[in-house]
Amino acid sequence: MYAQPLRYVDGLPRPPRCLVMGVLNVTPDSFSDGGRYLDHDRAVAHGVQLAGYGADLVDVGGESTRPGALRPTVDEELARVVPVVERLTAQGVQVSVDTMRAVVAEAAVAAGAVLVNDVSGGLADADMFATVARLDVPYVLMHWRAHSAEMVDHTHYDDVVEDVATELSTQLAAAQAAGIDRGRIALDPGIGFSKTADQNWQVLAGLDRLHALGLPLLVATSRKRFLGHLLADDAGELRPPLERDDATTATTVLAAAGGAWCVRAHDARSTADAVRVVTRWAVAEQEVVTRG
Ligand code: PMM
Repeated sequence: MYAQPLRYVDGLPRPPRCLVMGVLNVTPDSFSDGGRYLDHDRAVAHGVQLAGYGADLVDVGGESTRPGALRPTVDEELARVVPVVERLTAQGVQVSVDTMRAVVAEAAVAAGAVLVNDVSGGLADADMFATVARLDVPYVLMHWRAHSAEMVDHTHYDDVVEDVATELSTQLAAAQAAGIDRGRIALDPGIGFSKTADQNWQVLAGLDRLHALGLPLLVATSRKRFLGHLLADDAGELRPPLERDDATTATTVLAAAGGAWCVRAHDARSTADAVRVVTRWAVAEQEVVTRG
């Protein structure tokens, strides 16, 4: 049925392979699945399907973060997220909450969410770190510079990989100072957030530098615009989001083989399959080494 119950090691869920986080956006306007799962019955059915396909966590979000998006009110976000988290949890699905707001994180955890995924890395809400520290749940801290409406104006870096590492380190120190246990934190370079297509590729190519920060890494490339650019047709027309899954799988393989702790994706089946291939390949490599 669903993926195995999560095994926790040192405060974070860690199966003996890269985790798969399935995307469930309960929003009218997300770039790929916006509007599809605003209806709660459809959202819950899709969440159950993602788990059935092998997502270890279903990531429920009520705010679109696509460039230019406007924010929902707190009440709108709560009304989108909390009932879906509650119903998925009741069905045995393990849920994370994708939110930048402390009150939404708190309500979602009360409804059963086991992890807080904060794309703002604590920058959007001054109460987030203290709330996560009190809730004592795993926390994904992502590299972020500005809300979606302005993020395209914040793409200046001297060296994108170094600057992302430095900015993540700053937020990590603040999170720990606010009482979040370091063992509960995973980092995320924020692919597509305040980054041009070229900068996203540089960050992916520089993941080793981010691994050197010493914490598990979440890598989320799924259907993002930089893949649309890569796969654009001869007229320069971007490949549409729903036709970017094969390229997403390729990035998943590379990220997982490079040691990512978790990959976040819309198509949970191809992603879970890709992770299994990477894991089996690594096991075979070990067998060859042991035999040799
Ligand atoms: N990207 C989106 C949403 N949530 N969470 C994490 N941790 N990392 C990401 O890169 C990320 C995220 C972008 O929107 P989507 O839900 O449509 O993929």
